[in-house]
Amino acid sequence: HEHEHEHGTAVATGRPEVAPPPLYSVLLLNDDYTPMDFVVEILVRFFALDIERATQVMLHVHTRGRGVCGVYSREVAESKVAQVNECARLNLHPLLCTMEKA
Ligand code: TYC
Repeated sequence: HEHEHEHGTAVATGRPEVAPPPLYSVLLLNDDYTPMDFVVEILVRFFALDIERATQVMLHVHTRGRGVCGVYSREVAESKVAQVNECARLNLHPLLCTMEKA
């Protein structure tokens, strides 16, 4: 549908239009048992947040039930989810990480 000028890219480049890849939000879910400092460590290690921003996200999840850690391509989001859930399991915490289309 290049002639429909959707997105503008095809018009700008003269190449056939390509849909932009969907983005995914990576989410942490609250639970009653995972220590707050462990959640902050997860956010610092896997989502490159400083301790202040990681603490804000952790407290948002704690009070609201879920929260966004970051927004990524499907492949990167799947990798973050797998790494977080493995780290939680290895440390015997029930913390759950998931993803949804942004
Ligand atoms: N609710 C947990 C507690 O009170 C803390 C917590 C925050 C757990 C965020 C999970 O994704 C989470 N220790």
